[in-house]
Amino acid sequence: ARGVPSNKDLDAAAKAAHAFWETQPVTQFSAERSAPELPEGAIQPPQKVEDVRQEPYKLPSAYEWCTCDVNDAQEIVEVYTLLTNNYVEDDDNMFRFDYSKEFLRWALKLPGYTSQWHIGVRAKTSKKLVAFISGVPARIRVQSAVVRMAEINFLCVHKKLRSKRLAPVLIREITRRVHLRDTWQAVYTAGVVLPKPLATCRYWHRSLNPKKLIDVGFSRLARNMTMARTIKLYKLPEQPLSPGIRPMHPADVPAVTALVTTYLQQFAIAPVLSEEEIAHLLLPAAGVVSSYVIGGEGGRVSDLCSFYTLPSSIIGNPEHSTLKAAYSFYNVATSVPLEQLMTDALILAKQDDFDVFNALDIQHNEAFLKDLKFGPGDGFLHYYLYNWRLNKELQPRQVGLVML
Ligand code: NHW
Repeated sequence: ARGVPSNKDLDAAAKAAHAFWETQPVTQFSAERSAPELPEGAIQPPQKVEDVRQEPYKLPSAYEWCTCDVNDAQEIVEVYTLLTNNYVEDDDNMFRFDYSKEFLRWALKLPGYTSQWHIGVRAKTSKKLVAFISGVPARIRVQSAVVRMAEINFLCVHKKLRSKRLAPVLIREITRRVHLRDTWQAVYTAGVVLPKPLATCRYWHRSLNPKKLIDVGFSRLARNMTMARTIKLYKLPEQPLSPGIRPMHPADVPAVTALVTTYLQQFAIAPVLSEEEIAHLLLPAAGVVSSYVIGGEGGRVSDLCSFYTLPSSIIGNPEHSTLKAAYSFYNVATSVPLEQLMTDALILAKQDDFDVFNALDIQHNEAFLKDLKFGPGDGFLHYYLYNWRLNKELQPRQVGLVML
């Protein structure tokens, strides 16, 4: 199945020259550059905030910086429009991520956010928004260190301005603005290989609406299979299997925070989430995030499953314009088997008319992917840290963090 950017040959990528990334405090591919005997942790020590460069980096003369106010009805439409037309496509340019306005607001307005980290580039004369990069604050635990970081996402340069080295300017500028807030590390994910992945994870896809997925070229009819048999293969029960599973409510926030906190302790990299962050990230929001729990309201919550809504535009298909995809988020099973909880997630996503349920092979996902009829995609997702060295690459199952 397709739908997400795919892995370029890792070895070839490792040999590629990286005029920009070679200048940055990130783990490098070549052994001389990333000496394994160096200690794990910050690559460069923090500066003093007073010493951080005060002026924005220089853009080509036809462009200017702006901060995007995502609370503003018009500015969020500008960010949405830039991304919906120019953001990530799969290798065959059949699908492009179509993050909704509501989703972007949610993802960018995490507790403690600052619009200083929602950075746009406009054409000076037309004022048209032509590029964007964002950061939100997070506490990320890497092994035993809890580090204040920026989560960087939604880097996008208009298609007409590609390959002009604008991306490095955007990255330098957000780095400067993150430094101004006394934050010296960042985490980000990408489908492309850069120096140097901390972990390389794979997307798996579970068909919910196999006919549409085949019609639009997201998946193919397997050999020896008819459409009717394929539809039967992916058929799910109408109702969830776990009695009492219900949408998460505000009263569940403390119990869910406790559940998620304990769960995330087992991974080598995971976010540290406050009650406020859990409320923001997990309380159900239509068209953005869905979360279900098992347990008495306001009391103990034993299980949680959640997924977020990220449709893709289907490029140039006369019949279907969007693929409605659910992405696995945080799932914790203690009173029912994980496989049953995830079957319920599939059933609930199907009830909500999703076409496909996607999950990475991170967390404990490997345990259920095959049995629940997920198929491996061609898409890989590489995890990166800025200014933090780890001496050993992590296995996907050691990754607890989900980036949007
Ligand atoms: S990954 C999604 C990125 N966006 C897209 O793929 C959308 C479609 N593509 C584009 O808009 C999730 C453009 O192709 C982009 C590159 C803008 C991607 N990450 O301007 P040039 C994120 O948002 C390097 C990092 O000529 P372009 C995470 C590339 O390797 N670097 O290219 C973002 C080369 O450097 P090199 C990337 O095609 C994390 C240089 O850019 C990259 O016109 C950002 C070429 O620039 C990527 N995804 O524009 C880092 N793609 O050294 C945050 C390409 O190899 C770091 N490049 O020569 C932390 C900052 C904060 C630190 C705080 C302490």
